[in-house]
Amino acid sequence: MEDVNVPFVEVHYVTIQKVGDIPIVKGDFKELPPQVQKWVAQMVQLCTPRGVYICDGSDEEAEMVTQKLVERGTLTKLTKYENNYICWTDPRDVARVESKTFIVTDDKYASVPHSREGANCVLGLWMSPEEMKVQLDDRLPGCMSGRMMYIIPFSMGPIGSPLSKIGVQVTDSNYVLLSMRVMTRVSSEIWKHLKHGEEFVKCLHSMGCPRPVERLVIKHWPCNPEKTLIVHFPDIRKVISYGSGYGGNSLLGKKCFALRIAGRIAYDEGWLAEHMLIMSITNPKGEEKFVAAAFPSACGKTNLAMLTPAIPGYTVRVVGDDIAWMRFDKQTGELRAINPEAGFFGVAPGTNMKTNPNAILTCLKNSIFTNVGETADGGFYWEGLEDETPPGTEITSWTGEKFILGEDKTKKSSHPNARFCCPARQCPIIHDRWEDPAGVPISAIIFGGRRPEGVPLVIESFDWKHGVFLASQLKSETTAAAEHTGKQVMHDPFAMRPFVGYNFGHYIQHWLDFEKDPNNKLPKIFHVNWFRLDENKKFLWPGFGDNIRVLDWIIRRTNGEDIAEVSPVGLLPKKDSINLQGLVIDWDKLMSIPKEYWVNDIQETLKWLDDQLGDDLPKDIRDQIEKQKERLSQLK
Ligand code: GTP
Ligand code: SPV
Ligand code: MN
Repeated sequence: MEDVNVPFVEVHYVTIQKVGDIPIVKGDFKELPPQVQKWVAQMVQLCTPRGVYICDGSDEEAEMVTQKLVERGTLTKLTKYENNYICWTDPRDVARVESKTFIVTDDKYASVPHSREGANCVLGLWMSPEEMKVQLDDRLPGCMSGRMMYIIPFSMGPIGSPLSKIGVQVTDSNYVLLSMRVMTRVSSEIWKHLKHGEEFVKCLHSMGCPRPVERLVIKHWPCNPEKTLIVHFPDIRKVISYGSGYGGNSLLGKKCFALRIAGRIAYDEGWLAEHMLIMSITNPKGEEKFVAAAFPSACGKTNLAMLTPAIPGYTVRVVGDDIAWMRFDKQTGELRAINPEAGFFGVAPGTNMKTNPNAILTCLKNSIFTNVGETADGGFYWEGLEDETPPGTEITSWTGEKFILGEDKTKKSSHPNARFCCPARQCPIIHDRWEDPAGVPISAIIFGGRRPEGVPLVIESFDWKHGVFLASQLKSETTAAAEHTGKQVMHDPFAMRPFVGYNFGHYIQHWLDFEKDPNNKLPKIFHVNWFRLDENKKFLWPGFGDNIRVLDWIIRRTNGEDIAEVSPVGLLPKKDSINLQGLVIDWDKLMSIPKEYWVNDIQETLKWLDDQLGDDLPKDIRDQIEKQKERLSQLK
């Protein structure tokens, strides 16, 4: 057994545990499994906090931490609701920073593909262990001086489930602690499930703002934007995040662990960790099917996952809104999916009682709102809540500016990447099997993005290989979820461009390889686009609750209904096979496949994939591209 020296000293008749010289202010260090003790002791020595707080996940703990954050001014209670808080960040720390997110492996090409000479690889950033050591040595020693170090035991997936994975996050941010409690399962129970010597994912997070603070702290939100760095060590299942407190940069269970590290574990073990929602649709006959869907950040996963059907007779229930862990069942061959998260960290702007009532109803209590506006009567406000908020209401924007709703239309209340963070179990339509350790069986996999031009409402792949190709050529307009500016259409294969923790060529091949096991029941793969515009830049499709019409068609296709016809880009709905009752739709515009657009697109896609992946681009994808070119050449 690894022995860690935890000396005891008597202080005022109370026995205090210490790690080195640093006191444990709460919790029992001896309760931690030895492998955790060892790592925590190393982190304490490195980061030199003023104390160590071992979290147990209790409500009292949350109350204490919340109180502290309110006193400091980081959180403000939203008095209109039960246990809701609002937080405004330093305006330099508002989204994921992809340009500072790295994967570290000895072999560069374990992390990133062999891009062609001169091509700027956007499918992951790699740094060598030696170079990264220099960067971390410049940041980590003493990074928590004067601050408390919180030790957060958490489970991705239900605690104790064979599909779940355990992580321990060490952080000096109590905002992060509160958010992790919502987004993951935080409990001292975790320690009992970590067997002797068993692996856990090590997550170190620091705001990079030790005391005495030598930098200007804005909005009571300590951070260090110049030195922000988010680093993954997939070989040793470790994440180090420095300088940012926001979302995917700091809630390390989410993108860092559940996608980048878990993706690599999944590659090694033969399963999938994907940027996908999981939902079920029950049709008027009472038949239920589950689907998983991948759209890039801020492109509609949360909204689709909990949609309110616009046509009667359908029921939708949500299992997850952002991440799916999926594996083919060895016995039945079904693809089974679990949601490793416990909460929703959703885009606030645009969410309202019309577009997504279930999200609004989920966040009326026990939730944290970051970078939204606040109403004078202690409510939340963001762009999209005009109908729910009386004109004349005084709003304080996320930058602290006051304005009267309805008076000046140029005033913005919220950052476009403002988010609500709420417990999934509070969702009115949470599926009763959302925590089923066996997962739910997936009948269809849907990909999609924001495609203003050229791409029809829905396409079904011809077969598995063609489906993997559809996912590989996924593109979308950039959004405020990361640091990209403007609205350029970018490649985002599988909606995983920012989230893959290993060579993207190997990732695509991993998907292709599932076809090789005849036992696997491969779900049908689809591509959807809710965002096509007409010549006046108006959406051709109403979206939101009306997306049920497309889901219905997809489900009917999984049942083998003869409602699709062949086109050069895939199978399309036969005319009138999608229920459009009550809608005024320009079907021809919505479904057209402009030859010039697609011919250019396939050439551009081939060049991009070839530049980015080089010889790592799987041959099957090259073949698919050639076939697509051939089919397009026959298009009139
Ligand atoms: P992440 O949490 O960043 O991964 O985003 P997400 O994929 O869950 O996106 P979300 O559902 O939060 O939607 C992001 C934005 O897209 C919101 O402002 C929505 O209002 C808008 N949106 C979602 N679905 C639709 C749709 O069907 N049509 C249109 N026009 N907009 C939509
Ligand atoms: C995304 O960007 O895809 C998100 C938000 O879901 S974050 O948690 O910041 O990654
Ligand atoms: Mn996401």
